[in-house]
Amino acid sequence: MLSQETIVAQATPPGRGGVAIVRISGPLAQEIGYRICFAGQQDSIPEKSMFKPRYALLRSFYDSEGQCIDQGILLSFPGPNSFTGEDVVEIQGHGGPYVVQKLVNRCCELGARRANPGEFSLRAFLNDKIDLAQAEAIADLIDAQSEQAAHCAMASLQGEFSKRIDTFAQLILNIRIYVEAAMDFPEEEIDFLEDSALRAKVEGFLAEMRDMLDASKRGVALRDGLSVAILGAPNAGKSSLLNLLSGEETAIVTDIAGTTRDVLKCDITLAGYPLNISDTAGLRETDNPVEQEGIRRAQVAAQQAQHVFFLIDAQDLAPDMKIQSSLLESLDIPAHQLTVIVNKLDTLSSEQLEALQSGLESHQILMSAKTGQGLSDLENIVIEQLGGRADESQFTARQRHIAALNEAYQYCDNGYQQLMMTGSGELFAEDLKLGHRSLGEITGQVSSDDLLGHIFSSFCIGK
Ligand SMILES: Nc1nc2c(ncn2[C@@H]2O[C@H](COP(=O)(O)OP(=O)(O)OP(=O)(O)O)[C@@H](O)[C@H]2O)c(=O)[nH]1
Ligand SMILES: [Mg+2]
Repeated sequence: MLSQETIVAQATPPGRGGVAIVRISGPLAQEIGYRICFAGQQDSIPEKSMFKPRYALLRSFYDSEGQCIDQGILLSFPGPNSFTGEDVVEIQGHGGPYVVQKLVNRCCELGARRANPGEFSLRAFLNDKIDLAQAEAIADLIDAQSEQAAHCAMASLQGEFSKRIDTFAQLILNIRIYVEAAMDFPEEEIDFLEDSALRAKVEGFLAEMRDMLDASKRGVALRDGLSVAILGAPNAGKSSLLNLLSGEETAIVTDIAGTTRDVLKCDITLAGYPLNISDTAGLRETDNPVEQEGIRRAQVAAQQAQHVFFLIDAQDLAPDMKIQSSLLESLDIPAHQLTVIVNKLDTLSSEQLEALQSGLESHQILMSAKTGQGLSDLENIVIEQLGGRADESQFTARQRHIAALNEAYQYCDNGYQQLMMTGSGELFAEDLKLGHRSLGEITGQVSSDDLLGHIFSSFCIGK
């Protein structure tokens, strides 16, 4: 689907730099490039292939009055062998805002319009150069903050993620064809309930989908990180934990209850994942209006975070060492978003420690923010929360991929349950069809204008 409009944008970041690239894509790309390079020869524009493809041509660039704007290199990528699939021309000039502005303005005078964010990638998608997940991987690669995230985004860009999605889509299709064929030929009398090969196939497929969901969650966590709020009573050691995790004296630590008032945010890496951690004011009844506001903000931070580390000072526990906190109960945090950390492990007697350890539940850990003891347990909790170790991630993914994968899984799973209850293949076939459709949304085989607009508008201009 070749667009009638020619678009232009600076492909390099704005500001000053050695070189800036202005990218032009669309039917007028070559002509615009030609007119910029060969001012005064407008009447003698060659009909076809004005430039040798992919050849670095050193030229001066001119404005409408024939004044030289800049000198640099012009590269031509005739469609379909270009990033967008259309004719693309790249002008590499000197990286100053004034020069770039003049070049872009000249392109617009010659018939191009300024590109919207992500419009080059959108065209690449519409022209089947890349699928939707690969287009998103380009943005992820640009945004990658760590080696692991960049590596995984590159894998997605090379189609690793899409290939796995396509394999699932193909498997669903195969099962559907089998089920529908069996229904079309009732004389064969295939009894789905007795069909162990079908069962093995569907059950194996569902298990693989669950693994894929976990892998995608890791991919999302690697891209987006996890937001965590540290909460607890005053002096529980919240700021000490933030300092331990950030490796710096980020927050003020004192033995005065009520030291922290503002919410203090900090980006750290734990178990290879990016975490955005918020230290908050200690929760208690107080008449001090400043502290009251701090506590209100702490509660908001807890609601906004994806996960809460709730700290309890081990010295505040009752003599039976039962891990209980009325404060925690009043916060009402969903169990799967909560880790309870009993802090100041270093202050406990061996009997107290033993009593504590024997009653420990899976979301509760013991540690010392002062000595760092127990930090590996906290790392394990994060790994568990995010579905595995960061270094096991193979690709980046997005929330929208997880939602679509989950939907596909639910359709297939529900359909299969129905089949096993009723023995009737009709509902199962319909659910498989819907599941297949959900998977198609990931790579863009099924897409709406709204979805495309939403995805590509988050890209940078010139990409
Ligand atoms: N022994 C020991 N002391 C700790 C530990 N963690 C924190 N402390 C001490 O406990 C006191 C309070 O620590 P903070 O980190 O300021 O506690 P907080 O929860 O941020 O307190 P507020 O900001 O007042 O809510 C300080 O004197 C710390 O040195 C620990 O693991 N062991
Ligand atoms: Mg504090």
